[in-house]
Amino acid sequence: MSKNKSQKQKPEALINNIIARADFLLEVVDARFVDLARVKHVEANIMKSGKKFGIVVNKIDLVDKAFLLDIKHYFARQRLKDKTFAKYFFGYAFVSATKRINTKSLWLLLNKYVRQKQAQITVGVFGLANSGKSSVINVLKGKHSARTSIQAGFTKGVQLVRISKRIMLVDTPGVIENANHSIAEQVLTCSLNIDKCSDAATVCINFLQYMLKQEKTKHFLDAIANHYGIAKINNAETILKFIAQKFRFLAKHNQLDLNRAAYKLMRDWYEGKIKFYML
Ligand SMILES: Nc1nc2c(ncn2[C@@H]2O[C@H](COP(=O)(O)OP(=O)(O)OP(=O)(O)O)[C@@H](O)[C@H]2O)c(=O)[nH]1
Ligand SMILES: [Mg+2]
Repeated sequence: MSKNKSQKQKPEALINNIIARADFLLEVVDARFVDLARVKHVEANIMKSGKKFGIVVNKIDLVDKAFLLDIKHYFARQRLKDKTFAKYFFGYAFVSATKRINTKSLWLLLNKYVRQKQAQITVGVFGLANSGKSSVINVLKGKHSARTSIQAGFTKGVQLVRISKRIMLVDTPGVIENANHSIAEQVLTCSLNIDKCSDAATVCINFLQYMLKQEKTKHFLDAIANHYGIAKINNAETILKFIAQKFRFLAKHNQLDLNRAAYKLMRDWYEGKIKFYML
């Protein structure tokens, strides 16, 4: 699969091509929102093809240790309630790729699979933009061979990386989308490219309203109040105003620059500075 050829393919065709070529698939998800981060239609295609996949729960440095147990229970529940999932889900590894925490578990997962096979295997790595695919591959490779970036969708072409005599990895571009995700969910999963966002305030207000609406996401507001040292407010626009005031973000005629506040809030969330996680 040449780089140019793969660049012309549509995301759906590209991931299906990778599923067809790979012997085993690794899905990289952010530990802060594992269930929302899973690209379930791709998982379904993998299972349909009769192949197995593992899940790399990445960025564990951004959650409390006790929360990892909740994630373990979540996977156990999934296995119990979904027989197909139980059949094709090979296992998980909890890691922080950039902080190099628990990276041994990644090797354990891959080697467990390799041990069951005789020949060389190709492992397809996929996941939402910004989940840390390239960082995970760098860990496995042991040096910076796959480029990483905070910008969602940074890895453009398909990259092949050999990580051992018997394992070849395929890094996919960050173009996989969860078709069911709203704009707010794309911000929540850090997969929307906010650098290309022309109206950051509108997008962020939409995101904050979504977070305010649900019981399990509501305490994101506490995390924001804590992080910025502002009062806890249940109004999206007022939150942005408070942040703009706090950082003296001013636009023309001394108006508060809500776009800049929105961009800062989203960037801080993407970078893991705002402490919040959910299942
Ligand atoms: N805190 C933390 N940040 C991480 C970790 N792994 C990756 N990141 C950060 O997440 C951002 C995205 O990482 P990448 O490895 O480029 O993610 P990707 O999935 O390859 O992204 P695309 O190629 O855009 O799809 C970067 O800013 C990384 O530094 C981690 O374990 N902990
Ligand atoms: Mg990448």
